[in-house]
Parts: sequence; C-alpha cells; structure tokens
Amino acid sequence: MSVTFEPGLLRAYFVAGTQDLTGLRDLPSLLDEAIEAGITAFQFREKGPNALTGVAKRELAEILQKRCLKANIPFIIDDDLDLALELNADGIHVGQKDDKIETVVERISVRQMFVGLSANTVEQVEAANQFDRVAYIGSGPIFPTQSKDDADPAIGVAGLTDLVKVSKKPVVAIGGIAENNIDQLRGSGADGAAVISMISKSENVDKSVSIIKEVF
Ligand code: TZP
Ligand code: MG
Repeated sequence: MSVTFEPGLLRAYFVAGTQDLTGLRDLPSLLDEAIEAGITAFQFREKGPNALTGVAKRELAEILQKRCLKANIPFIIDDDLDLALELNADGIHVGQKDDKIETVVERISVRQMFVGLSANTVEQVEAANQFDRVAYIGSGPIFPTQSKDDADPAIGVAGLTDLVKVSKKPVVAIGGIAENNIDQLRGSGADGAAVISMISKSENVDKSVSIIKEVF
C-alpha cells in the first residue's frame, strides 16, 4: 500500500539519516517520536562519511519504512534509486548533482513512486516544471545550514518566494529552518518545511513539529 502524493504531505517533512543523530538517540525511536508528534512525511537521507551503506543501510531503511507504512505517511529515499526501487518506497528525492532526472523518471516508469527534486534557481525550477513525474520541488537552503557539507549559499525567504512563483509544482522549503526563523516563511507560498536538525536535535520533538504545523 503506497501513499500517493498530495501537497499536504509537505507540511512537516522530516529528513534524517544516522549521521544526523547525536548522543544516544537512534533513528527508529526518533522517527516514532516524530510520527507521534505529527510529521507528514519522512525522507531517509543516509549520506556522508559516517553514513551506513550496503546491507546495514537497507536493513535500517526497512525498519523505518515499516514505521511510515503503519503511520500512513510517505517513506521517501534520498538519492538511492536502487534502494528505492528494491523497497518500493513511496518516493525518491534527488538533487541536481545526483542521478539525472531523466534517468530517474525512466527507471521508475511504471511504478507508483513519486519524485522530489531539489531546485534552487529559477532555471532549475523551470526545467523541473517540464517533468510530469516530478511531484514536488525542494528549495534551499533558505538559511545557512550545518547539516549539509556541500550546501549552496542560502537563498533567503525572498529567493524562496521567487522560486515558488515560477514553480508549477508544490514547493517545500529546506535548510536552516529553526524555531527562531520559521515564522519568516509565512506567506512565502511554500507548502511546508523540510527539516533535519529542527527535529533530530530537538529537545522537544512534539513542540518542534507543532511549531512547523502552526506555520504550514
Ligand atoms: N538540502 C538543502 S539544505 C539541507 C539539505 C538536505 C540540510 C537541511 O538540514 P537542516 O538541519 O534542517 O538545516
Ligand atoms: Mg545530492
């Protein structure tokens, strides 16, 4: 049973991998907490020098996918089309430097799977508009972020608003979104916030998710 895409799924979009966790937290229990708090989507983004690979990555993905399935929220895999196809994930998310969108669209052809694409310039958004299979755009970083080593410069809320105007797809804002700045996204036209640290480093996950859902 897969979750089909609708823009409301972007409201409170939690992104994480084991590399984002500090201390004694483990990802399945953090995901449980975030689900309980009301996240609307989860992306498994296992990336970077400390990330799991191979069987360990797949086994963790399966555990997380079961949680999402039970909660009826989409399980989205970042930048690993083979794994997404193998597990029949609800969605695949790719960045501009990952597999080409043409390749992704071709390889998922007959699957239900939806596609999210990162785009942070007007040109990238216009290109994404041409692909029917792209369900949503992820735009950012909005603010400076610690969670992505190769992050592009922050585009700010004004940059986000410009992209939303050009996009024919719903847009989720990402990057550096925190309790002390999320208010600035009101009226940006984005459909939601995608966050790593606001949830994974939160001392009160319930409160953090409520703050996101209060804005979106
Ligand atoms: N893409 C653009 S910024 C970013 C990604 C994956 C990192 C978001 O992490 P945080 O902690 O919410 O800033
Ligand atoms: Mg990437």
